[in-house]
Amino acid sequence: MPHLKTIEGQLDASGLTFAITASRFNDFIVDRLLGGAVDFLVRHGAARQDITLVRVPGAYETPLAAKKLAASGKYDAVICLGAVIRGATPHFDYVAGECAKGLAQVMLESGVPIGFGVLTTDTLEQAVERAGSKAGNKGADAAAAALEMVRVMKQI
Ligand code: INI
Repeated sequence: MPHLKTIEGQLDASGLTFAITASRFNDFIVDRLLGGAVDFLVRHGAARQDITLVRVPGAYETPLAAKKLAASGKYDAVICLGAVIRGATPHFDYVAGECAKGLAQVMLESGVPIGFGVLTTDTLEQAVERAGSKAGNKGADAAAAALEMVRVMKQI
C-alpha cells in the first residue's frame, strides 16, 4: 500500500537483552523449543551473554516468572517456552488456559513484549512436529514475534 507512514519491526536483535523461560515439564520437547529460540536470536544479532535462561517447573508457573522478569527492567523481551499436552483429564485446560491468560496479562500490564512459545497440543506427535520437525519450531517463532514487537514498540 503506497504513501502510508508505516511502522514495522526489523528483525535486528543486536544490542537487545532477552529472558527466556523454559519449563521442565516435557523437557525433551521444551529443549528443542529453547534451541530454536536461541538459534533465532543469535542468527539475528543477539549476543549469547545477553540471553538469560530461567528454568521453571511447568507452564502453570511460567506467568509468575515472566512477571518478575518483565518488571525487572533488565530485558527488552521475555520469551516463554513450554509444552502442554492433553491427557485424559481436564488438567490440560487449566494449565494451558492459566498460562496463556497469565502471559497476556503480564505483557499488557508490563508493556514488555512476551513471546508465547508454549505448545498446547492434543498429542505428543503434534508437539514433536512443532518442536523442530515438520511444522517448524515454535520456539523460534516466539522469539521472532517478541523481537518484532520490541522493534515495533520502540517506534510507536
Ligand atoms: N505442565 C506443563 O508444562 N505441561 C503439561 O502438559 C502439564 N500437564 O499435562 O500436567 C503440566 N502440568 C504441571 C503444571 O504446569 C504445574 O507445574 C504443576 O501443576 C505444579 O504447580
